[in-house]
Amino acid sequence: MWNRLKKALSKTSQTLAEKLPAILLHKRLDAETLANLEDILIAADLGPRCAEAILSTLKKERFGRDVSLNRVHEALVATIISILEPYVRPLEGLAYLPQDKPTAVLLVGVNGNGKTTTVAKLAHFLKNNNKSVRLAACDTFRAAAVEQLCHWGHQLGVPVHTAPQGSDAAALAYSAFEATNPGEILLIDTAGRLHTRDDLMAELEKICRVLKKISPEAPHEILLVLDATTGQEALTQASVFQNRVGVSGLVITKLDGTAKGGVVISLVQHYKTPILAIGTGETIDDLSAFDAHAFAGGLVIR
Ligand SMILES: Nc1nc2c(ncn2[C@@H]2O[C@H](COP(=O)(O)OP(=O)(O)O)[C@@H](O)[C@H]2O)c(=O)[nH]1
Ligand SMILES: [Mg+2]
Repeated sequence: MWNRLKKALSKTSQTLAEKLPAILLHKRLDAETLANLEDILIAADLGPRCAEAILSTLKKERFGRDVSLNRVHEALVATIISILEPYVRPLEGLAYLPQDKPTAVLLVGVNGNGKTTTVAKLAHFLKNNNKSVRLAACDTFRAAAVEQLCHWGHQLGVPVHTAPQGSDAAALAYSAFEATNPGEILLIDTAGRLHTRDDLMAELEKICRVLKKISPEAPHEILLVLDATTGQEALTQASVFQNRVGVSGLVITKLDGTAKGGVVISLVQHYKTPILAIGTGETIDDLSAFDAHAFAGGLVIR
């Protein structure tokens, strides 16, 4: 897993690794070096607050004195870990949801972010942890979305609840949850709603309302799937979903395809929402539990 994460973060870490040595040519930690360092950290989407924390650590310690690349690396890793650690939520926790009642996990997010793929990855993960899983294809907007989920369900040997294209997504979620047995987890895929479309957001709220008719605590989790390649746009999306439906955890996908891996840090700092997992590729195995030490180590290679 460690190697996979390192590989997935390599586009971001390479950018940092290539640029950092150049700014330390003077060796001395002066204002110009600090400003250049800040630019690099911002360009990697680490966010202004994280950049500031790193700069202030270094400044306090070494301003006007020599600083080694190694020390910059250490400050980076330590600051990133301290920011992320409070927001790590063990993915394994999902497998310990109540045994005596059915559980509903709703996946939300903008079209193309990786919801359907993440549903499949989570189903695979839960099955491997001896959980019984079923899926609800509540992206009733597009026939292809239902087919995509059925394909995964078939491959995983997991039942998939479907309804004809254009049907009421909330009604499907309701009937799928009604069929969910105690101890079983229902993963609900939803349509890719543009966070700017009010009617689609209202539909998500309706899904939550009807689930509550079966169990007042449902949905037990609302996982927001965000695409790391969108960088700062992911922050905007997080804010809209947080305000409209509430989010209990984040899954950040496509960390393998981006030099914007630092966005994970900005997200955590802004929304203080725990990260459950990260997507590192397109197969069902490409889901990693989120680990602050592994992430910081993968981002800052020496
Ligand atoms: N490289 C990479 N591709 C991913 C990842 N997660 C999803 N994808 C791809 O992103 C595209 C959109 O995914 P999909 O699950 O259909 O998104 P949805 O519209 O939110 O349901 C598909 O081509 C997926 O294979 C990931 O972690 N890494
Ligand atoms: Mg989908």
